[in-house]
Amino acid sequence: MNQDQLKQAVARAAIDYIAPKLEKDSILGIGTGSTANFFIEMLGDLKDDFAGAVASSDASANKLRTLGIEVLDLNSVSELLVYVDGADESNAQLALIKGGGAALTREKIVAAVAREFVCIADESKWVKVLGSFPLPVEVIPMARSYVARELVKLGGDPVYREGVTTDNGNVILDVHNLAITDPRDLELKINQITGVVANGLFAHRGADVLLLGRAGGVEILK
Ligand code: ABF
Repeated sequence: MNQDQLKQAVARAAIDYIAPKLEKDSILGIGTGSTANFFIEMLGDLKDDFAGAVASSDASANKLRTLGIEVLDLNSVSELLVYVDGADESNAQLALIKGGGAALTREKIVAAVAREFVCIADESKWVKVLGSFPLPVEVIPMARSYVARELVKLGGDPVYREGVTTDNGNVILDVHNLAITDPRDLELKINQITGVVANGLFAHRGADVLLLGRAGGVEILK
């Protein structure tokens, strides 16, 4: 199976996982990226089984609307049944690096509201130690240089993602060369830097379930 087929397989597994949980008034959290896109396409078939969705990006919101799925403002929703999204890396504790698509802050907010976070990923995302994928940090534009200097003190090599503005009007620093052995600690330390909006470590609120696409089939990790 190639990588796209693995992504399709985990998207299908996510549909099978959530379908029995859906109720007519359920609201779902929907993520961003190529794996999430496969999931969104398949979700169209279930659109009469739930009430609507909150999306972690404008791009996903548009795709959902095209399928006839109602997209709601998170402020009008008190709880999301489930949040389904991809990741850039996962470790065995289901702590994640996310934000390669620059949607990390909205993804973190949607994850915070969701009762259950189902992460969908192909096996290329599975790692022993997080950090080979550069850690995205969303930063208020005027704080960019200051935050970069503070990230160097934490042992990383931040690189400004040129030409990218987030849906929230901010910039991204990608932090290279981190071996993240204590993701919960690093997540807090980066959040303490003034000017940081959010960082791509999902350790304090990691995934509850990882559907991992391997050549031999989809593994369910909890
Ligand atoms: C989002 O999409 C991000 O958090 C992550 O950066 C990315 C994964 O993309 P893909 O599924 O295309 O690999 O979930």
